[in-house]
Parts: sequence; C-alpha cells; structure tokens
Amino acid sequence: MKGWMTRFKAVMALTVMALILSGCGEPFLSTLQPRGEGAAMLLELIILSTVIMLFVFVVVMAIYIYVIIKFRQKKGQEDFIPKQTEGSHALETLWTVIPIILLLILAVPTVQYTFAFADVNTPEVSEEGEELDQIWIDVTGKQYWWHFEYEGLDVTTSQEIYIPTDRRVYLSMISDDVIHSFWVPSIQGKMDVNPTGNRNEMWLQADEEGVYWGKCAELCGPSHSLMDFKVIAVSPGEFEEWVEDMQGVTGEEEPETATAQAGQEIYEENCLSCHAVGSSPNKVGPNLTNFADRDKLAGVFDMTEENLFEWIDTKGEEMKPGNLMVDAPYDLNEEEINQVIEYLMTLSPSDVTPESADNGVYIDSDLSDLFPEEEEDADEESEEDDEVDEDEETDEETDENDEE
Ligand code: HEC
Ligand SMILES: [Cu+2]
Repeated sequence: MKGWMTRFKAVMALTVMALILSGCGEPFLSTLQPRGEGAAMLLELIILSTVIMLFVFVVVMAIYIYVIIKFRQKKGQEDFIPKQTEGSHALETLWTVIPIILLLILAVPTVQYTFAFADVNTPEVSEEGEELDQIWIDVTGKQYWWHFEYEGLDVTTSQEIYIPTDRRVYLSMISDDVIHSFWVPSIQGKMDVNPTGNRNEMWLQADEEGVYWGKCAELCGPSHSLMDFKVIAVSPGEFEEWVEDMQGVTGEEEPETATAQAGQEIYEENCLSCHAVGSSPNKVGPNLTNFADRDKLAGVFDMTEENLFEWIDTKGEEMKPGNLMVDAPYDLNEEEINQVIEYLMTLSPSDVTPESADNGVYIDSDLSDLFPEEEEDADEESEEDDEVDEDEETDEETDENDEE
C-alpha cells in the first residue's frame, strides 16, 4: 500500500514537473529554439557539452556492466583473489588524459565564444557591404523594471526595446539598485547588471522579426520573477519609423477628448514626478512615452482595463510586491483613475508595436480588452492586423462616447 502511494506521488511530481518544464519550450522564451546568433552559439555549446557528458556516461556504464558480469564471483571461487592493478601507470595515465582531452574539446569553443560575446567593436556591415551605424542602448536595471535610452537618438523607453533585424544592437548596462541579470533566452545569453558603476556590455541580434521575452535572471527582491521585459525585433524600415515616432513625442501633446485632458492634468500633478513622457533622463518610474503601444503592463501583466485600474488604484502593491510605486503619495477616486487611464491610452505614438513584429510565435494579450463595450468575440477571433485597427477604432469611439 505504502509503495503504491510513493509511486503515485512520484508520478504526480513528474507530471507536474513536465508541465512546468513544457513552459520552457515556448519558442519566444527557449534557449533550445534560438532566434539569434548569440543563442545559436550557446545552443552549440549546450549540445557539445551534453554530447560529451553522454559519451562519458555511456562508456563508463558499458565498462561497469561488462565488469560486473565478466568478473562476477563464480561458484568455487570464494577464496580467489583477482589480479591487483592499483598504481598501474597505464591506467592512471589513461583516465587522466581522456578527461583532459574532453575538457579541451569543451574549452576551446567556450573560450572562443566568450570572446565573441564580449566583442562590441566589430563594425556593422549591411548585406550590400556598406557600414551601418552602431546602435547603442543604455540599459538600467531597476526593482522591478528596465529603463532603456537609445544613445544619440534621443529616445527613451522602458519595458520593451525595439531592435532592427539587420544588425547587432549593443547594450551598455548598469543597475540603479541591486544586481539584476538581463536575459533574453531565445536570442542571447545572460548578462549581470551591477550597481557599482562598472558597465557591462553585450550585443543582441535577432534573425527574424518577433517578440522575444526577457527575464531578470538574478534574484533581486520579492518581485524578481515579475521583472519581465521584451525585445521586439522589427524590420530596419519599421525600426526607423519607430525611432522617428518616438522622437516626435515631447510629452506636451494635448489629447483630443475632455476626459483624457482631465486625465493629463491629474497625471501631471500626481505622476510626472516619477514618470516621464518623451525622451527623459532616468526617473523613479518607467518612461511612458509609448505606454499604450505596449503589450504588457509593468512588463508582465496583460494590458486590460481591470489590471490597469488595479495597478493605479493600489499602486501595484499586491501585483508587484515591493515595487517602488507604493511610495507615490497620490489618492485618486474612481473617476480620476479612469480619466488617467484614458490619458495613458493616448500614449501611442507609433504604428510599430509588438503586433507589427509578431511572427505568429508570440501572440498574447489584446489591447481591445481595455474597452469592453465592443463585442469581444469579433476581436479575439480576428487576425493580428485587424486587431490593431479595431483597437484604434474602439479608442476613438470611446473618446466620442465620453464627450457626449
Ligand atoms: C513614487 C514614484 C511614482 C509615482 C508618483 C507614480 N508612479 Fe507609477 N510607477 C512607479 C514605479 C517605480 C513603477 C514600476 C513598478 C515596477 O514595475 O516595479 C511604476 C509603474 C507604473 C505603471 C506601469 C508602467 C509600465 O511600464 O507598464 C503605470 C501604468 C503607472 N506606474 C502609472 C502611474 C500613474 C497613473 C501615476 C499617477 C497617478 C503614477 N504611476 C505615479 C513609480 C511611481
Ligand atoms: Cu531583477
């Protein structure tokens, strides 16, 4: 009876583990399905080390089983002492040299790739052979979100970085508080960000357009596991368009509807001290220039009206425990929060959004959730492109309704 229970528990544990691990197979979040040069190199190393380990395992097991069978004590041999081989020079040399050779096979590409990952000085050349500008992004890790500034481009954003697919993009990385680690499994390995003033540098390169999920890979506080971000790889043309759209935002734009205008005033009074719109230096809270173009709230929650309301109402206290917005002194009523939401939803400077990059691998939340009076079925069933259009229409319709 007891044995049966133990076995049952073991099977259950394995099932649960398989379910959890199957989450790691998401193509936009998997080291095993690389979508960039860096991740492809890492996968080579993973395969190489796994093959070497399997080889050692198989050889050792084969010898072991052979020896157990061959040299078993046979009947009538109870007093027989086999030939003693300790101190055999031949054997000692053999099992010292073989591991050294295996480690060398592993070490050569590992060291080579380590240098390749650290190389941030190779000029970027287009397919036609002309030299491309190096794009550098200043990355700052913060509890529990990421701040991004495009050097020389006058573009600031947070939670999501856009990169073009035609070149490597270089990151200069630091932390404002504790050590975090920047990890986009499907396109590159991890890099720690340190608070001590030394910047770590790395590059990102994506083979194809797509939304690639990033994780903080260093335990950094109670909401560490919620410190998600996205790398959005778009075509070079779309990237340029995005940069121009972002550069066009000053933060002083007046929204069209009265509700959103009221929301903007509330925002300027209560939120601007921590959140910027338009290019800005690093602030306490995320830059919101293209907030409404984002696919996730605070990097990780679905962009739904309920989530956004709860976030502003509770300052994210339960959603992201330990987050620094809880220090905000404001006290808004329901109407004011809705006005702010309406304003935040106008922060949509670009047609280049996660949807534009979606290659069918990563399709997730849907901004039209924010406006539930529209039939949801139609939205959910339709294609990605349609969804974007519908969101815009819904946006306008809601604005009109509010004005009446
Ligand atoms: C004390 C500074 C502070 C104030 C004031 C503040 N926030 Fe925040 N806010 C933060 C921080 C810090 C975060 C990031 C939390 C996290 O993800 O860990 C944040 C996150 C957010 C997010 C999610 C952003 C994203 O990138 O998805 C929204 C939306 C937001 N705040 C709205 C507001 C609004 C609206 C107000 C004013 C009513 C406001 N905040 C006032 C600090 C502040
Ligand atoms: Cu972190």
